[in-house]
Amino acid sequence: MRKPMTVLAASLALLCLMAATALAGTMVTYANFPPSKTFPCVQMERWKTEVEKRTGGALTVQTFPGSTLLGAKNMLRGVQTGQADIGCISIAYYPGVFPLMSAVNLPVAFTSTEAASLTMWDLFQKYQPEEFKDVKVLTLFTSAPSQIMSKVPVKTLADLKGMPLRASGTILRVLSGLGAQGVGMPMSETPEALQKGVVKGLVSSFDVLKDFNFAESCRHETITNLPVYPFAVIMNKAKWESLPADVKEVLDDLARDQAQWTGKYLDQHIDDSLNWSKEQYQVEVHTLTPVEHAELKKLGQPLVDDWKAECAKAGIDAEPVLKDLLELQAKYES
Ligand code: 3IO
Repeated sequence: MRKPMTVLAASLALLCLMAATALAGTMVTYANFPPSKTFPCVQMERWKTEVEKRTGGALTVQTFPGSTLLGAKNMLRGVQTGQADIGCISIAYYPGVFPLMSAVNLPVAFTSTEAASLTMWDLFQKYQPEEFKDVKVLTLFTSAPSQIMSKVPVKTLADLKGMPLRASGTILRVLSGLGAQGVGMPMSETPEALQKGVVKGLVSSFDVLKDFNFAESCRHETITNLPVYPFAVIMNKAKWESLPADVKEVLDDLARDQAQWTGKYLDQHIDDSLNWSKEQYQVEVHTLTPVEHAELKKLGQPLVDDWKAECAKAGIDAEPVLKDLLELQAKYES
């Protein structure tokens, strides 16, 4: 007679404890647009693990990869309105919305993702841009330098004439300068566009060869070292303000470390992904001549002028931002 009662009492006590823990802690939702294997989601899971560890469970994070809570284009609005507490946005998908931080999408030829991500973080810290005033920025990072991945070989720039390629942001302008047909869409829509033949390839970083299995259809890779895509992880402002001070401190302390971790992870993963693609699908890597690289560089210059004009419209003095960007790049890439 006594045993079942003890079990019952113990179960009740355990239930109460669980309920108390849930009440004492805060749970937040974190939305992401690409599939779980991709680097924006890998960094999301790392952030969740670190946060839960560093807060001792006072903050728990429920992650939603693959556009299951918010998609690429409604991510910003969704976080602002609280449909998700946290969201990961690709800045290139929001033309004109983030004039200052779009500097990181300029053709300055980053060679390292770690350097690009740290540069982005430091620029943000220094300028505290207005464009993020409605949200709390939890971390920032970039993709790796962008390359062409295509179904047909791009051995010279002339091969690009008329070719429809998926891209976003500043790279679309470079493509049009090259006589290619840039097609703007989020990464999450690219698998279908490639499959349907709407595009013959894409311009992004090599991680996607493996993580989206694009190596299977895009057997030709051309090294162009075009701009990186900047990303921001943002939190609903009211939610941020509701957090206890010690939890806020943990998140603030983690921000730069997370940017660096993500950059390092991606730099490494780019190599893994390309090697995997060579073994799995015998993809071919094409390189351009120095003359062609000079032409790519020349095509980038009008983008800088466009960006300066965009900044001027938003009341931002672009010159010091660009100067700091180049100085930070030199510092982190040395
Ligand atoms: C990217 C975006 C989502 C998932 C993996 C990715 N690897 C590189 C990018 C950058 C990019 O092309 C974009 O659209 O943000």
